[in-house]
Amino acid sequence: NPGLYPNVAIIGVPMDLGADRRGVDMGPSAIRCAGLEKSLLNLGYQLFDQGDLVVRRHAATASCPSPQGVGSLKYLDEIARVNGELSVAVDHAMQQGMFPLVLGGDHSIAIGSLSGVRQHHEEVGVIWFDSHGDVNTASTSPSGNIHGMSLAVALGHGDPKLTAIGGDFPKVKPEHVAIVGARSLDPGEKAYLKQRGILVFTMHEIDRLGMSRVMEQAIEQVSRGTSGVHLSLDLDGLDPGYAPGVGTPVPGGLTARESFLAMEMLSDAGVLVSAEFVEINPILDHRNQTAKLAVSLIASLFGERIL
Ligand code: 6HN
Ligand code: MN
Ligand code: MN
Ligand code: MN
Repeated sequence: NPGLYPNVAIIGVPMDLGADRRGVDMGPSAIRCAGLEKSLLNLGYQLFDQGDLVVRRHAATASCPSPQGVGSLKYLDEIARVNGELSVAVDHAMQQGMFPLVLGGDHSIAIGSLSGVRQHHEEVGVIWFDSHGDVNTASTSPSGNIHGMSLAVALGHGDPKLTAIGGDFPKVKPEHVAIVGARSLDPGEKAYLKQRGILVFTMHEIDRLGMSRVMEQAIEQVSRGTSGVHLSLDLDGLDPGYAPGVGTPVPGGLTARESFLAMEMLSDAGVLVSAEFVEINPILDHRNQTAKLAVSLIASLFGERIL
């Protein structure tokens, strides 16, 4: 049963300039190799794989390990350029009535995804599934890595080269966001989130309430006053025991079962209009296990059930 959106556009973004460690640029290949196409075809979807966007690496950044970028916004220009293209690709997919499924790549690509979705939904809800908050700005970031800033950019805070992609206005409002799985927040991020009253379900709330109540509340929050919800799923939201192949693993994370439940509940809510799966690093993975897990999570999100 294809549900609300029978046609799915797959958009790969082999980006790793937003992170310090190389390897997440191979994420889109790893997810395809883990059987994404077959799994969605089995569920009755029509797939339109757009291939991968081109991420330019000059000789220096192509070496491995890659040299540290410089400044408080490393590789800003290329990240801005690619996100501009991603915004257009997501916009076009939605224009054609397709559900955009974006494969990362580091989490800086949420900037382009959300900008694209915003062209079709004036009020966008966001479930940010992540061990991190990704709400740093150049002044609070401990690393200068843009993948730790993408949610702040979508909320309208960051370098104009990023916040102006797809139009010079915030793409998302703070009251339409719910972060799920947080357990590693920088001091500036804590202040940012508190100041704006953003709903954050840290591991503490997940342990106390259980994933079922957490997702009920998260979905309720991001659906209220919005016309569609985007899922931005960073695989490091899961515990590294389940998802070892990620760029920045953080212990004490979500189990596979909690994560599947979250996907099923989101799918059942019928509010989803787009999704991205990011931060898979095949170099650190074991026999593509993290990409396979991503494909299973995607299948649950797209309606696969046990019975
Ligand atoms: N991610 N908060 C750290 C930073 O450098 O800003 C880590 C960010 C990780 C980002 O996993 O998408
Ligand atoms: Mn992230
Ligand atoms: Mn993360
Ligand atoms: Mn509202």
